[in-house]
Amino acid sequence: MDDLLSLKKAFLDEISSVSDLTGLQNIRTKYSGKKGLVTSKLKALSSIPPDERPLYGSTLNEIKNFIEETLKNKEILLKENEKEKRLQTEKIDITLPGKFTPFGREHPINQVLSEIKDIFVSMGFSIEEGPEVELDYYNFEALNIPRHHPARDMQDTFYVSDDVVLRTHTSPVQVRVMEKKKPPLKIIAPGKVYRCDADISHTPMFHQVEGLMVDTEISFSDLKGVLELFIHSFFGKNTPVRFRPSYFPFTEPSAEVDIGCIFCAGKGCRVCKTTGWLEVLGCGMVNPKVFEMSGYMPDEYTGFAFGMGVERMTMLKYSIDDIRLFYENDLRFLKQF
Ligand code: 2U9
Repeated sequence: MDDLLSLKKAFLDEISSVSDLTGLQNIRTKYSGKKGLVTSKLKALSSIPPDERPLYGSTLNEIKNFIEETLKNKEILLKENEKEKRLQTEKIDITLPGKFTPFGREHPINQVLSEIKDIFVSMGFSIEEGPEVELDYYNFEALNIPRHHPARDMQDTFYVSDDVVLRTHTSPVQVRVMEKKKPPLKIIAPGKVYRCDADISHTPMFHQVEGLMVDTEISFSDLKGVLELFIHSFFGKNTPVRFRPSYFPFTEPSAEVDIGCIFCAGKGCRVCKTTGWLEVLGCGMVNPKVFEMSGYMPDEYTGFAFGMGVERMTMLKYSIDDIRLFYENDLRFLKQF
């Protein structure tokens, strides 16, 4: 029995001085492990004289339970202590600045696109959209651009197949609307268009806003009124405007609209090629042939149409001299808008 009491005493000495979980694990192995002191005493029980064995056995069992219980309690205590120590040393420094998430913003082209749309919506135009991959028929044929017209040149048009193209303008959107709706019509068609061209003032993809107004008595005066109001809203009310005769297959008569050069105030410079004027958009009265093809009676209806490039409008508004800047994703450029 003495050996059991000294075993318990030795265990109590060791457990009272242990201060970490590794030390505790060593004690557990030493006493309760497979080859531990308690286990070997249990195995040696048969060598105890039979008359002493019941008392010896029950005392050993009590000691075994006591050791296991004490080990469990000590483990809880040590874990608590270690957690407490970690909490003391791992304090969060709330005075450190937080992680900075930069704010994005709308691309300048989309900002200007929204501004243009808002001006026309305020004049009662509604917005129409259509496919960017378009039938040759809607992109060219229905707009009085015949097979061998230079505008259909392989150099300008991205062909998907013989009769499918990437739209070169948003005019096909208006043709599709005319097929579905009867006049009066007052619509704009904003969106991406594609032309096989790339230099300081051309990118293979750019944005257009085109417009169409059709009714029984639409005149060139309506065209001038709407476009002058648009230009004065967009560039400022003192901007000089002039209409200059031009040619488009889908309008007759046709005109180009110039504003007084914003770089030299009309005096003449490198940008306006000394003319004092900058071209901003094209327009005209809808060609009766276009009406006919979409099923509108040409002697019943008249209308005007116009088109502008959004990149060009943005470049003029913000004095940007290279269109490629819009598509290089350089934040130093984009941040300025
Ligand atoms: C229909 C009938 C007529 C749309 C028009 C222009 C004039 C024009 C250019 C401006 C610069 C294209 O981006 S740009 O290169 N556009 O000059 N567009 S009239 O005429 C239409 C459209 C639809 C049914």
